[in-house]
Amino acid sequence: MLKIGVIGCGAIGKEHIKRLMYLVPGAQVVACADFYPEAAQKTAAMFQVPTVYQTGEELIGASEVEAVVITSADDSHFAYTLAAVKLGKQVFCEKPLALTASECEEIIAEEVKQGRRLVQVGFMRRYDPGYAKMKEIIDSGELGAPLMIHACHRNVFQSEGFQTEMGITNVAIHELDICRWLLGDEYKKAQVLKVKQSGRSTKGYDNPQIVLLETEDGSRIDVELQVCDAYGYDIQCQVVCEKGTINLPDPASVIMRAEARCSTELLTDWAKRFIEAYDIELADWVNAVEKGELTGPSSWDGYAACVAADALNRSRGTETFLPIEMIEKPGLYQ
Ligand code: ISE
Repeated sequence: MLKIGVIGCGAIGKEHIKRLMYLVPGAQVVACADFYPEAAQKTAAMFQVPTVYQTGEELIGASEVEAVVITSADDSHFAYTLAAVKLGKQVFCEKPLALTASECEEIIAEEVKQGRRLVQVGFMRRYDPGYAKMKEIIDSGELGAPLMIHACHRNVFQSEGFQTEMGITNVAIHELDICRWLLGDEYKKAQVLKVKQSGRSTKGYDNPQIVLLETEDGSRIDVELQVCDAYGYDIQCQVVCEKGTINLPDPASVIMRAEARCSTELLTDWAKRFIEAYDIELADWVNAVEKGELTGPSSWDGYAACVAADALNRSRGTETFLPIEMIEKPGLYQ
């Protein structure tokens, strides 16, 4: 049994604790912590977690905690991940790995010093059966080379305190990871555009935005980003290859015919859209930790997404593509 401590008892934290307690084989949540200790107490009572720590740092240092899951606020991911890696503990950190590329570099440097992979980043879309099939088709070469990707990330709601930059670091970060994974390529340049703004969205941050990327190999990517006030939670992805196109399937939904209309319901909650991917992802992580061979998204992947996110946020308002420069890839991640 892998003894896990979870830091962050908000929405995704509770979901992951439930998964680890009742669904994932070989896992046991032995402790939890939250910025608000009462939230941790409540969550512990809900899922029979035996120990609550007052702080994330205490949980990381606790001797019974063999591996740490970080589901706290984005701006705390870096410090918690680094602290756990320094102790040689395995970490599963929700996306983003950190808020900036330079913070990711520090994590990478520490992991390289430890000499083995200790970090998996929560880029769960790689485990979604739809995206996995798209990758399989691209890699088979059956449709020739991929030329471009058209993607949409449409969401209905963001919590208080959301800002324009988080549209990239918190929301589009999924596309930043999945597109480079699908194409097996790194980014060369990036630009974000503030386009015509939605009259429904007057919360003080840009919505929508368009993310444009070019890869080393010359593939082009465009991502339409509606961080809130969209008609539903809708994730679209089309890869255009030389001989055909591949589309991400929509989640299964019943088709209703009534009153001379044919309709299907759309989801509004992101946690439900990729529920299967989250389940597979955590099961894969626990299994890999037990075997001592991590194969899921690494610190390098967390870094690559943050390098692109940094460039995108710097490009806002400049109307120019900014170059993306990465450090040399350490052997650990080859
Ligand atoms: C949210 O924070 C997430 O992590 C979801 O995966 C993303 O799709 C959503 O748009 C974000 O608000």
